[in-house]
Amino acid sequence: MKKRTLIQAAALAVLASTGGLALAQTAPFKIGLILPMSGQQATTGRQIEAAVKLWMAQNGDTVAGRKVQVVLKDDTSLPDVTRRLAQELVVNDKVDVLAGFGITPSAMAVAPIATQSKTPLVVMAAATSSITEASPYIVRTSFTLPQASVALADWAPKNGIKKVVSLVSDYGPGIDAEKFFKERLQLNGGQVTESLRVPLRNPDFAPFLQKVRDLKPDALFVFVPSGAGAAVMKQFFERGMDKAGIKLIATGDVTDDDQLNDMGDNALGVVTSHHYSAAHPSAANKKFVAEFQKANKNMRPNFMAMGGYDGMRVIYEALKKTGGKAGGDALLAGMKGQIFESPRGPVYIDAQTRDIVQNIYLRKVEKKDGQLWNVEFDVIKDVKDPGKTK
Ligand code: VNL
Repeated sequence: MKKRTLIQAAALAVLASTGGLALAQTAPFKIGLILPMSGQQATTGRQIEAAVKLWMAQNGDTVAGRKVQVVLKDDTSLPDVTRRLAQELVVNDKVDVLAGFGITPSAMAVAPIATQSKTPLVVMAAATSSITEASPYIVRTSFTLPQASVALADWAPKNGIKKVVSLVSDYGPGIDAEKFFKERLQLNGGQVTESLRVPLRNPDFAPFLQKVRDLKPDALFVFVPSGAGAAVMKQFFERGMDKAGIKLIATGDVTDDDQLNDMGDNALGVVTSHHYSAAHPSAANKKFVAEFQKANKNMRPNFMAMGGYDGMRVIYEALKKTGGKAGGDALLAGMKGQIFESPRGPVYIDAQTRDIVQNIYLRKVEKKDGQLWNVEFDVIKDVKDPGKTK
């Protein structure tokens, strides 16, 4: 009894003499991961969670002497819930980083918390241009809709598509897609003759598609968020839009790798633009896809998984740079300006905007070995977000 007390006293003395530094260094480094694990955007949560786990399985759970701990919370993609969870994670769990964010309203809801608490916030999914301007602590590893849309508006008129109707989900990323596609198409001598917006929650595409049929454009340009693409595709082809001479073009959110294989042969030939395809033919991507599928009952990674995977890399590398010390400003500085070879291709985190600069690929749905893939056929290199005002 007496002996034990002495040892405890000695241990306490050591701790006191190191000024608590040893304690701080060995306390876990906490990542508060907020994702939609249920509800309409659940596939996004499932993909990102799987990618975060894969990153940690491949790279270990200790960085610069710190044990990394992920605290996962389900915000059901409701921004009020996201805000409450972020508050709890910062105040109670004392997380060092906030990460995830399936949709734009969730990321926006948490931006003031990141600013006030000086907590770096890594957006792994949401893709409205202005998100990174909502807090100086936000860093993004997904993409922006202006990045994807401008590339498609450059491709279309060179390929016989001049008159276009757009159909987008009626919120941040959809409005970005609509605006940037339209302006760029006009610049290229084409025209968006009608801009249609469909509600984000429980969308019914039927009345909109009927309208498009009547308008008879060369093509319909679509953005809907990950998870909603299969429903649009199904109705587009069921209504015989293609037979009426209307092509479908879209951002890659629509031919989402999470759903593509179930879309059927109708999807063959659909051209999209995006930053990631599971078919990207690099060694790094082949390894990523194979190991992701192996760990997840053959589930194919989509662009959301890619954002989660690279988001983890950005956090790990920042922690390495600070030598294991947390502290929002040091970590944030370690995130800015990172350059690396991602499975999607070469990327960097622009130190000024904290947004990702990356290649945008033009892809066509093709069948290979009995499966549907977004096969890349052209690339626009090092695309900065065209939506940034500064
Ligand atoms: C957003 C953008 C969400 C693109 C998405 O899927 C997407 C967003 C959930 O910013 O809300 O594919």
